[in-house]
Amino acid sequence: MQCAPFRAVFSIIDSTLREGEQFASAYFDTESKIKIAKALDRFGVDYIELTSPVASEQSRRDCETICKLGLKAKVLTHIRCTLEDARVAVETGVHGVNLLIGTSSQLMRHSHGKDMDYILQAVTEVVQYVKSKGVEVRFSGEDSFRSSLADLLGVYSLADRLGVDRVGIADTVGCASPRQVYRLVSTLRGVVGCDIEVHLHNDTGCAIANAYCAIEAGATHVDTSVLGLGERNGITSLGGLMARMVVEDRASVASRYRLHMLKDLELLVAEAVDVSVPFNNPVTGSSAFTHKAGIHAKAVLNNPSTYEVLDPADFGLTRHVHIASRLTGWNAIKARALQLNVHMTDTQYKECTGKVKAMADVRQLSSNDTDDIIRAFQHCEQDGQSSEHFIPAINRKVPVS
Ligand code: HCA
Ligand code: CU
Repeated sequence: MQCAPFRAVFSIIDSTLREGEQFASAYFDTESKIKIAKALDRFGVDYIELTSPVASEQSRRDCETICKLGLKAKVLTHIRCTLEDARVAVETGVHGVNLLIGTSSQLMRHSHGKDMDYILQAVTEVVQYVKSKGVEVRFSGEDSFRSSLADLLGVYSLADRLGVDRVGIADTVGCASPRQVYRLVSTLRGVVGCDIEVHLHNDTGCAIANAYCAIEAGATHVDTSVLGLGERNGITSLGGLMARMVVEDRASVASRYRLHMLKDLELLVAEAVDVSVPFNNPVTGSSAFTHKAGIHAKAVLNNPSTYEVLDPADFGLTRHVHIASRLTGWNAIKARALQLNVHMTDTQYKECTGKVKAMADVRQLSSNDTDDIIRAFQHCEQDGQSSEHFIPAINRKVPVS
């Protein structure tokens, strides 16, 4: 069945410098915040969200500094829905503020202790204040998926009537399934006229799928962070969202975002928070474009689209055909042999493949081992030695790569 693509119309609010700062090992000094903000801007994210200026004196100064960088991306800060926070936020020079207050019974009872009437009053006052300062404003109900739907729709339609630029749905605890996200965004789409932002945690591994379903249902803005960094195990990752949306609408996504920069951006942030890029990360994981089984390798060598839904070249990356294993096939061995300038008959390539497989049954091979076997096999053939007496050149110790 062919998937029907849709036009991917969405904006990215990257929250590496807000949600990402809540990641366990994150510590961003001013210099690294500036570097990351500039890199995100060059990548092309539409918004950069910063930690609340009320969090600390340095957070406030950093917010001002980043606002003055003259980035193309709009700079937002994320604050509690109070006049005190809003006053400090608008003074920093941000383009917009993202307001938040818990709307689930858990958070109303155990976090801020306020009821719905208080929330409606706070939203009215704070939205009116921020708008009077000519600053963009979004209102979000924290823990939206565990909030009463009636409460949620009530507060969002109030915010819409007050003229917010966006309302936000937050899956704060990462409990939502793609279908629930689709349903809530569709319902909200029918209730408010303003834009809809989504913020989706990854506790059950659904953050990218949830973002995708939100866009399908009419969400206009998606919160991301580089590598998905955030509280606990984080939110929708920028790279994962890019991968998903490139599959849907390559032309539009590749024209809006500098996909070639993704790897360097991830390395920059990974280093800043002292983690490595996961081996199975979308796009940039070490094996994301590695093909191993003989059947896969053969087809990919004929036409990469057989087993690749993303083109590594779109991200400035290259594919790798892994030949050093018992799963390899003779087409892959032949392709590698030709790269090594080893020319033989197809029968010989097939025999040589048999040698590689036999050796891979004995121990794990490296690419160098396999190259050695191919070369040694050719010499053996040239010298007219029977392959019965073939002794692979890998008896010496070679590090397994
Ligand atoms: C937080 C809460 C938040 C806010 C999301 C939003 C969440 O950690 O401060 O404002 O949309 O996950 O609910 O990140
Ligand atoms: Cu969050």
